[in-house]
Amino acid sequence: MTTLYYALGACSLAPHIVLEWIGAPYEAVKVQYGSKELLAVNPAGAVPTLREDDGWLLTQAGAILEYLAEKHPEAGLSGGDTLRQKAEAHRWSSFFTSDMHAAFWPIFMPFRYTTDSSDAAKQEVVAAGQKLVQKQLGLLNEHLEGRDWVLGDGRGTRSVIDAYAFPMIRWAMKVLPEGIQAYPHVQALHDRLAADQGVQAVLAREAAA
Ligand SMILES: N[C@@H](CCC(=O)N[C@@H](CS)C(=O)NCC(=O)O)C(=O)O
Repeated sequence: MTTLYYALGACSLAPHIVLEWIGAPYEAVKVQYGSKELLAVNPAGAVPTLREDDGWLLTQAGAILEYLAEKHPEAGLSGGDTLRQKAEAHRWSSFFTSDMHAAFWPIFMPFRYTTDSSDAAKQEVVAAGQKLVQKQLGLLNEHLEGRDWVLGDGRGTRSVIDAYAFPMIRWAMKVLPEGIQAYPHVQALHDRLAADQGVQAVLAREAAA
């Protein structure tokens, strides 16, 4: 059985949702950052990490999401098979990994971004991170105008990339002083995902574990 190592409130929520959408049997194992259990499967001590029955391990959220979409074409979560559809999926996966996710790091772990241990210095780093998150939300919001989902034109269909967006939108709602009210299309994507039964099942399971 496929095993997902996840942490509460982390980006691992994305592959967890995707596994639920796919509907094949899987196991979700809750871990603590840097724990022995997690380090044994991922030397970075980070989530998500995926393990297959034969011991094969895969890290990096973007790679895991693409792998799951390709492994289960019947779930229709890849965003399409044409050259350009695949390129768009890579584009948005890279956006969430490198631009959006990275923008939160100074907010979550300001001590990694300054050698000044004062509270004032850390607050500066957090404020810089918040600005960066707002920039990325603005780009996503613009893209989502007239779209229900990140990939595809117009109404389209959901993909692994929407699951990738979900934890980050939730973080933004928590860490931005004014939330995401300035980004109505991002809010709409959030609401569409939050209303999904699979998403709700995963949120409840992660909170209860
Ligand atoms: N580039 C990695 C980053 C993974 C990552 O940093 N995950 C966070 C949770 S959202 C984590 O495990 N942080 C623990 C740490 O950095 O010590 C990916 O996209 O999977």
